[in-house]
Amino acid sequence: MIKTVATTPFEGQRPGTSGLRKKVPVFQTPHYVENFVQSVFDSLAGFAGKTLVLGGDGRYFNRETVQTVLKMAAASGFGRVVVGQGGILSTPAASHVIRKRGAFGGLILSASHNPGGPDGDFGIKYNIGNGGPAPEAITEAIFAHTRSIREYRIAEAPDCDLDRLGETSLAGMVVEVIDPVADYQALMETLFDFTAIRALFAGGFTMRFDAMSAVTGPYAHAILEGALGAAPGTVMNGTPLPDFGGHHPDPNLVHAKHLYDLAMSEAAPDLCAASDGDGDRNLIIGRGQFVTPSDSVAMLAANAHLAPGYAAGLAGIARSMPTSAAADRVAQALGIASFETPTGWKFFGNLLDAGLATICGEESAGTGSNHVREKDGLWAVLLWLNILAVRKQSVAEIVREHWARYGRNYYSRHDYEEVPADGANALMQALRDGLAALVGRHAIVAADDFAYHDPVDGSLSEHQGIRVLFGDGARIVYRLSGTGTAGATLRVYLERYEPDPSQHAIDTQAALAKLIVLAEELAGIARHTGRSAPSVIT
Ligand code: G16
Repeated sequence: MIKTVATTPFEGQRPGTSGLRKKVPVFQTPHYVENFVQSVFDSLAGFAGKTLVLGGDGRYFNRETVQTVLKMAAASGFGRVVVGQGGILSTPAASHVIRKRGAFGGLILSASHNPGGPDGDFGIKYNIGNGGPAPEAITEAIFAHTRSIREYRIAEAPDCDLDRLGETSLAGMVVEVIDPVADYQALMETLFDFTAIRALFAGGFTMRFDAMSAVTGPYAHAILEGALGAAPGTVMNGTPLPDFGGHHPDPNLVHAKHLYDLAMSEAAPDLCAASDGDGDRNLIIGRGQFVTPSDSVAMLAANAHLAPGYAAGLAGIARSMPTSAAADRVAQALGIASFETPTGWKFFGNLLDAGLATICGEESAGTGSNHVREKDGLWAVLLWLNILAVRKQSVAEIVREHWARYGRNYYSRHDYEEVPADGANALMQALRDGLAALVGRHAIVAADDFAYHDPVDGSLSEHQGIRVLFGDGARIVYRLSGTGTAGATLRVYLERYEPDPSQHAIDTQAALAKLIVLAEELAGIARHTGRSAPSVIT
C-alpha cells in the first residue's frame, strides 16, 4: 500500500518570504512536489495520528498537488487531513481551520498574488499549529532536508473525491472534505457587527468587491451578498479560475486599475475593494479616495474599538519595517506598544501568540489581527465596513480626519521587477558597503541593514533591508523581494511625514519627488539594473 520512491535533491527548494514559489512547469517536474512535501514532513516530529489541514487558492496544479499531498500524508502517518471542498481554502481560512481543529499544522497551496495558469506560478507553504507560517527555524530545516533527500513515501491509492463533503478513508487515514467558507464566516460574525453592516447596505450603501477570479469569490458571495445583504453584483469576478481569467491577481493600482478608475469616476460606489489570489491581501478605495495599505493599518487600528471583536482595545500594533510609521503614531496615541518586524507575516506570529500585538499590517496590502495567524483580505474589508457603519462617514472623510489628527505619512513603493539578479545583488552590496559614509550627507541621520531581535524567542534575523533615515522622519528603504520567481525584484520604499493639514492634498509622487531622485542617486538603480523607471508604483 505504501510505496517508497528513490529520488535525488533539487536545487533551490528554499522557502522564501512566504513558502516555496516557482513556475508551474518546475513544480510539474517528476518528484519535485514529492521531494518538498517529504522534506516538510521529515522536518517535523510528533504528528503521527494527528490532523493536517490542506487547501489552496484553486490555481492551476492545485487539485493534482492536493491528491499528492493526501497520499503522502497517509504514508507518513497523519491520522486525518481536513481539506477544503474542491481543494479550496483561502490562506486566512486555512489558518483559522488549523486553529479551530487544533491541527498539527497545514499545507497551503498558493503563490498568492502571482499569476497562475500552466505558465504561471505555484507554491507550497507549511503553517504550524498556531495557524501561522512556519518560522525560519523550520523553513531552514525543510531546506536542509531538500538538499539531502534520498526517498519519499506515498500511498498507492485512487484519487480522493474532493468535491463531496464528508469523510472517506485513504490508506487508513481519514480524509475530511469541508465547506471552505462556513468556519471562516462564523468567525467573522463573532468579530464584526453584522447587524450594523446589514443596515448600512439596506440604507443604500454601494460597494464593488473584486475577487479577481481567485479564492475569495465564494467567501465574498456568502458574506457580502449573502449574510450582509449587499446588492447582487457587488462581487465581481467571483468564480475562482485556475488561471485567474488570465489576470494578475494582485490587488494593487496596476492590476486593479479598473477598480481605481471606477472609484474616481462619477459612478463610483461608496467603497471599492479587492483581494488577491489566496485571499490574504486587500485593496481599499473609497469614493475618490485611495487608502494606502500603510495608512489602512493605521486607520483600522485607530478605529478597531468600534467593532465588537476589538471593543476591549488593542494590546499593541505591529508593522513590517518597510511599512510607513503611520501605525506607530496611532499606537503612541493609544498608549500601546508598537513593533517593527522584517517583511513576512511569519514574524508577527510570536507577537500575536504572546498577546503583545492585536493588529498587524504591511505595506504590501496585508492587514490582520489575532483572530488568525495570517493576513486577511476580507477581514480588512469587513472591519472597514464596520467602521463606516458606525461612524456614518465616507472613507474620504475618515482619511482626512485621520491625517488632520496624526499627520500624513506620504508613502510609495517603487518596484523594479525581474531585473538581473547579479545587478540587484551588487546594488544591495554597494549600499551595504557604503552605509557609514551616508550619514551626514543629505540630512541623513542613520543608515543600517535592518536586523530583528524577536522579543519573544530571542531569534535574530539579519539583512532584512537597507534603511536610510532622514532627520525629519523621512526614509528610503531598499530590499530585494523574497516572493518573485524570475530574476530579482528590487523594492524601493519611500516615506515622508507631513504634519501640516494644509499640505495633505499633494499628489503622492510629487510629495516624494526629492526622495525619489535621491533614491536613484544613492543606489545607482539605473546603473545596476539597466532600468530608468520602476515597473510598478504603488
Ligand atoms: C508575502 C508575505 C508578506 C510580504 C509579501 C511581500 O505576502 O506574506 O509578509 O510582505 O509577501 O514580500 P516580498 O516583498 O518579499 O515580495 P503574500 O501575499 O505574497 O503571501
